[in-house]
Amino acid sequence: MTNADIAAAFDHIADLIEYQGGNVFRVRAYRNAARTIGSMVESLATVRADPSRTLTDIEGVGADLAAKIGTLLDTGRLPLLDELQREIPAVVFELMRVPGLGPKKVKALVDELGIDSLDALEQACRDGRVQEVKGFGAKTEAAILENIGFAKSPEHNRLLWSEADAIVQQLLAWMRECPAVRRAEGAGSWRRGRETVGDIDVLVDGDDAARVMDHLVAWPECAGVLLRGDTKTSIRGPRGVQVDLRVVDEDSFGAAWQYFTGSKEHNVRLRSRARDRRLTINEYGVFRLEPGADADARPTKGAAVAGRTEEDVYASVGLPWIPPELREAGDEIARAERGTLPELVTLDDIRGDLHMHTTATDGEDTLGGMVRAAIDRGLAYIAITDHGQRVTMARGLDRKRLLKQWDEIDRLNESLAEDGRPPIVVLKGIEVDMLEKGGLDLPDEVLARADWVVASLHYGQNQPRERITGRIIEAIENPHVSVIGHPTGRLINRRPAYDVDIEAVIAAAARTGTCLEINANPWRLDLDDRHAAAAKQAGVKLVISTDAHSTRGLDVMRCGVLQARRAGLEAKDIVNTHTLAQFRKLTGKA
Ligand code: DGT
Ligand code: CA
Ligand code: CA
Ligand code: ZN
Repeated sequence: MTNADIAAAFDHIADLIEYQGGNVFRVRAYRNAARTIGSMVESLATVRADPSRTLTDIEGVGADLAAKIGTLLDTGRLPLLDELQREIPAVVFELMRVPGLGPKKVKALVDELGIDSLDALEQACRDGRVQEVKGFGAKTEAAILENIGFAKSPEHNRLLWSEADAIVQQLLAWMRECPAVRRAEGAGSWRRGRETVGDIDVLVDGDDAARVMDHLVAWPECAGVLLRGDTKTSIRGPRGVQVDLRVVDEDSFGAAWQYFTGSKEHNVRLRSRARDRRLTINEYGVFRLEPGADADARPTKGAAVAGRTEEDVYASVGLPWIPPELREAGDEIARAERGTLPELVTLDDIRGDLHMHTTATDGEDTLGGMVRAAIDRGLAYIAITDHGQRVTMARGLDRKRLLKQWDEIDRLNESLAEDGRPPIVVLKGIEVDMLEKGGLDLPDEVLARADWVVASLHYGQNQPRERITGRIIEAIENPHVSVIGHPTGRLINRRPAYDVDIEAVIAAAARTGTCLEINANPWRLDLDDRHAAAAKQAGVKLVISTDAHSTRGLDVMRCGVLQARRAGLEAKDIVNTHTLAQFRKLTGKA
């Protein structure tokens, strides 16, 4: 079981206890643990195996949860979860996948209307029966109807990239332990850094394919074999994901890696380019087409002109190697041809992180803890951006508490600078909320004293397009606002974006020099790649931020960087790749 599996199991338990109307503190304990575990980089199995540590060192994990983690790691099951699942009708799980339908609402629907499937719920919405249930209204009913479509779509039933990545890393480590494996690499949408991944594709270079397949099937995470062939085996992995593993020859490894990385559209274009040169590309290599030969016939192995490396494959059709994140058949082949591929931003380029929370609002770690964690990660500057007062659920900061936090930051910076050059500079920030009626939740006179102001829209997300767009543009035009946080509000697989004219937002940001955020949280990745590319095109400065709510939350930066790479962004396009001095000049802030 991966951390993601265990986090999902705990989240699930929290939902089920909530559905049964159980103790809220118990629900919260499971949710907190799920959040912590879900963002841990190190595997729980590793922590448990280390004799010098215990699972209870993990924040939010007490003796009881540590024992449950142990049971999950040992058996892949949990009696409590099995029991809850037996007690609760299966339809509950299906209904809870509809964005906006939490355990309590689902319970009302099941109890009051006897809903027993998504289809039945859809029909009940159409009949106007849902709005009659206590706690629901016509608006909620309409929203549910819209969101059923969202929940039903296969597009929203894929793993997040970060979840897939945890599985890929674990699998590659396992496969590399096999003596018959010379090399193992991930391919497919995982390698292209898509925000979600359908199935996992892995490639192995080895002579003894049967031994490689035996090793795969013996993977402790293998939950079943779907297909076993001579060169390809498909298994069911953690979280029910399908894993396709192929064994290829050393001489074909580059060709196969290229082929199975995709995307399909990219490969189609590459093949047509090859045909123009009397070549044919397949997963075995690049081959010369003999005069009069059928382009679809598989040429003999001896005739390969390339195949060992991806670089060779691209070179054979007159192109430089193209980074996987760009292989979506946009303009990457034309740019490769012209020699104008972007030099994509990397995690190493990132110097600052400009969106994070502390225990002052809904973060799990203190100001001091976040700063230490940021120093450990080699950051040169960070902005502390706790919530403004509108976010009452998170005990948002009013003017008085905010000014007090800023005093604390001043003192912290002084003490960091005591022995000469400080290891990090902490900027005084705030995440203000765009109010439903317009305006922000803290006065300009306070914002004027901030180093960095993130403005986000958390409430009134169901307002019509003009209202939402108007609120965001108003914030953009406020001279104290530095950046718009998670500009579309979407949560991958959970909630569609609010209705916003993103082009108008981009144009306003370009006009005013306000930055737009690429929120690196793997559920958000907001702006997405297309919008981020459009923003760059329009001359908007972009910021990649973690929106960390714990020290471990700082580690999602790589997900944001990946999204930026898919958008074709270079270090110079990202404000927080610059040194603090450059950043100050660029933003006219801080
Ligand atoms: P996914 O799994 O839905 O997230 O997306 P991919 O891109 O990983 O797609 P997948 O797993 O079906 O195939 C991996 C790559 O292998 C794909 O991007 C291109 C290549 N590939 C697979 N099947 C075919 C095919 O029938 N024709 C072509 N041209 N390429 C294929
Ligand atoms: Ca795939
Ligand atoms: Ca596949
Ligand atoms: Zn935030």
